[in-house]
Amino acid sequence: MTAQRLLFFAVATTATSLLLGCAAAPPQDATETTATEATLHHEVPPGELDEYYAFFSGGQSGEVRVAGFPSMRVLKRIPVWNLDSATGWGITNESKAMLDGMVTGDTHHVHPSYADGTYDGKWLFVNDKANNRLARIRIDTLEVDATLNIPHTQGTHGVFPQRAPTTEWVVLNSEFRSPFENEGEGDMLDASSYGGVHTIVDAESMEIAGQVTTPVNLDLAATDYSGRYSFATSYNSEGGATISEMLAADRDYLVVFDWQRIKAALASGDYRTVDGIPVLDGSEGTGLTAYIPVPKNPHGVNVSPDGNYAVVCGKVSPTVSVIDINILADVFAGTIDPADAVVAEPEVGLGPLHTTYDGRGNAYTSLFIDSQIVKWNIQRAIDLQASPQEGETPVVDRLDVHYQVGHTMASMAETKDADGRYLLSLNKISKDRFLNVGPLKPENDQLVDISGEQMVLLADHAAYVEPHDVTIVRRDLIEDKVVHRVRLEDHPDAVTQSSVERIGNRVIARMTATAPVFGLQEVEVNEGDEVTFIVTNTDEIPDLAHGFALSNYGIQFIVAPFETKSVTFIADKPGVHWIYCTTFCHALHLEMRMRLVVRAR
Ligand code: RUQ
Ligand code: CUA
Ligand code: CA
Repeated sequence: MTAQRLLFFAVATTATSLLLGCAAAPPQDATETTATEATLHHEVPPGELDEYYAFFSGGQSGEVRVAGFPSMRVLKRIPVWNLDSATGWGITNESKAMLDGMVTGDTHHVHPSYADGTYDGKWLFVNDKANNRLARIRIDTLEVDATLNIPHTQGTHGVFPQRAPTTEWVVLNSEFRSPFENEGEGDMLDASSYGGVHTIVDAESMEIAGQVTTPVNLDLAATDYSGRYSFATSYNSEGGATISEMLAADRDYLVVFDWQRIKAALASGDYRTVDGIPVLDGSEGTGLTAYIPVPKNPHGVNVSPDGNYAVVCGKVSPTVSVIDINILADVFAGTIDPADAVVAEPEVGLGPLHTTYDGRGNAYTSLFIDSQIVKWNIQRAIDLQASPQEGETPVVDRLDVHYQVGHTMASMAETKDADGRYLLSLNKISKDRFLNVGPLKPENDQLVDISGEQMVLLADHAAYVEPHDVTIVRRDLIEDKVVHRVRLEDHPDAVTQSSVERIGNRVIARMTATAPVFGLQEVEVNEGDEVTFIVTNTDEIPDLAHGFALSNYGIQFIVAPFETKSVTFIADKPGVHWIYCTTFCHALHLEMRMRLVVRAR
């Protein structure tokens, strides 16, 4: 280790070190372009389609973004935990039922569902770190169809679906150690009683199958390729509540969860039940978990596409740890020491956060502090660990990125079909790469060609805060699954005949929308009535949408072909209020409107 890196460690043990890493002036273009020629292109000519879908989490916006890749053209924003006045998410009754009253979220990680180690085109799963929730998105409509609150957890961060044989389970980690039953009792300032939770969700029913508790925190998540293990990094093995406490130990853990043993415990009733949820003790020695020591405050864990290795990034250690998944059975059997599952610990650079793969035996690790992607060979790292050679390194190439990279992801890299073509570097800071737009600058998602020996930077793409993570999925796995319209009967209250029904002071207006008319021309109610509009778009032409905006009431939404949406509100503003179609659906679109008449009491 160089003197400079030792100095970094000294700084790293103070509370401000990572922030200092952020604020320091970014290095000026050392290797802006390499001598190597790019063999891939990022432009997609007019009229042609992208080769991949990219599913980005939306960070603080609480949404999920769908882009064509490699063009990076944003095709759709899927509202998840946010209010979206275009689609009416957070406004309609259907979406309110998904949101549970909280229209804010912090989405970090989007992962599609799997069959046999590759994507099956059924669902996407995404977490809400701010409010401890999981959402499921149907790939056929690319809309949220189920959500779940995860009790007993905080900072619900890492999320990963089972990869084989199919996604029956999805796991989530709670990053913040906290009281399990957090009801304001006992000595709440005593952090020694807090813990982490590995939550197992049934993907089909979206119910919690069980929660495994740990004394340590659990950050990023991954599953293996055999359906036997899930993984969680832990940076707070100290059980600290302050930053200096969490940095006290030299090593923390990769926690491995043994699904065979967890299934056996669930089947035999070997658990306690809290709030209807089976809760299993995952402490060391219970047999359900293995605690593999890794250097200091690790962050990402990513499994290689051959299924053989879990790579853990050191964050405040300049190393990555390579864990051999095939010898974990021996760790659980107690025949080898957990530390011996680490078969290599190469030094790659400062601030390693996440790792991705090309399917040819190389790993690509993001270095937050060095602002680099480092390419290194996994087998070479293992060989050099076994027999070190002076001056030899597994590092194959380095690419400067601009700047402060968090996640990095290569095309199909989280599947057994990793194709080693493109890589994205999701950089938190874009200093001077784009026009200035005020104090909050865009992030910089940099597209890299990894098809050759050396990485080649292809393009910079501005991104709104803070995507964190992305999965890049071959188009053929998704495109055929996406429908042009839902079925009318998908909504139990679909309207084919418009009508107004009154029950006491409740009014239910059921209406069709067919270009260019709403099925009702006026609806009369009394001030204070509870009014529900149920609107079905009865146009079956693909992409012919109608909007519903009720003037002065803060209500609007779009209804896609054959879709039904409803809204309920109190008619508390007397007068004539126009309801108009908000999407330009017809030459007479402007005439597509009607009145809500509210008589003063
Ligand atoms: S975690 S980079 Cu969710 Cu790394 Cu953000
Ligand atoms: Cu319907 Cu405009
Ligand atoms: Ca620690």
